[in-house]
Amino acid sequence: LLRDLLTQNLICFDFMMDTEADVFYRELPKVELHAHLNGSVSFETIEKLIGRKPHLNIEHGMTAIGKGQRRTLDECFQVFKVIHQLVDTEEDILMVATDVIKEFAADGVKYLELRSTPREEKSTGLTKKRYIETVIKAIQQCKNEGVDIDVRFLVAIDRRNGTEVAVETVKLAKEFMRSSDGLVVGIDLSGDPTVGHGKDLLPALQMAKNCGLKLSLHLSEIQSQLEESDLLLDLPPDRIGHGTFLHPEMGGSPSVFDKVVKNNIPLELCLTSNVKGQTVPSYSKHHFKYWYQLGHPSVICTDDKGVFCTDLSQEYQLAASTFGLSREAVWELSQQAIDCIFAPDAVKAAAQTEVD
Ligand code: 6MZ
Repeated sequence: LLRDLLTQNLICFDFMMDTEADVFYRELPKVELHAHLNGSVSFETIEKLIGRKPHLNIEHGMTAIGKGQRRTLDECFQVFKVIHQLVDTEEDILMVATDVIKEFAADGVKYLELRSTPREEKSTGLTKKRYIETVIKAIQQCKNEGVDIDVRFLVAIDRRNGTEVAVETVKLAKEFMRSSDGLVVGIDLSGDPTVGHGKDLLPALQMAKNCGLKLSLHLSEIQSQLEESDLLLDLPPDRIGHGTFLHPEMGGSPSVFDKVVKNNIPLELCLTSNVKGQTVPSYSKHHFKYWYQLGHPSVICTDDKGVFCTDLSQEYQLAASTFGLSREAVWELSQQAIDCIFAPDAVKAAAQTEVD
């Protein structure tokens, strides 16, 4: 079975001894700011979920994109649908969130902002409110167990669901921002970039901003979204997910580029996700290069560590080897990510002291 899984590239580690470089990247204190909960589910947790729901006939090949494999973005979104079938009860969410948090901690992540779209599942009685409560419960449980990581939560709006659901999501997030002891810090706008339009979501996003929720918006993940990005950049968002086509070298217009630079909006950059989802052709052509050269705040993230078979240490290592970053530069890059977190300044200061 193991050989089959390896030859099909379904498990993504090898059995070589850790090199000195692997240890450096794992021990580097890291900040993860762009991680979708259900995209971050590991091979081991998927195994447990499949065990809970054998009748679904879901196999590992349907939930992850292995080493060297590529998919269209559309195929990536099919993968999330399969995972959602496996994660449809409070018990599932609690297990998934707890496992994901512990895995990030084991990878040397000291501060994590998880994001997830609250789902209602009529068949299991799951409500959107219970969904958020359960993620918060997982965060608190990990804290009580002494897991060495500070975790915050962004409530996600799936762009395909339109205005009404977006407004409802912001209202829920607002409630939890007040009642969760600072754990809910913001809103994420994500989902299939080929579906829906940002202009329909603008009122909800404005409402979120007005009540003090931070905004991280997926912008220009595909080329045809420039006009939408131009509009949403006027909010302006507090961070940008991917922003693949915002830089002029990637086809971005002077207008969008100026708005990102003028407002100094940090970018959350996910190398493996973009290469495997084929929105960028190769690691060396990733837009990290342009923004990093410019000295613009650029945060290395995983996006969906389970689906894309990666972790944050690996993403830093890939950025360093692809773009020739020294160890000092890598250290500085991971430290600069602290400036971009959504938690209050006191948390930033504490995170700074931890890595100094
Ligand atoms: C846009 C993405 C994404 O919310 O169920 N998601 N949205 N672009 C991406 N790039 C590959 N990767 C993940 O996690 C899964 C959901 O996150 C969003 C999609 O809406 C996906 O359904 P949650 O925890």
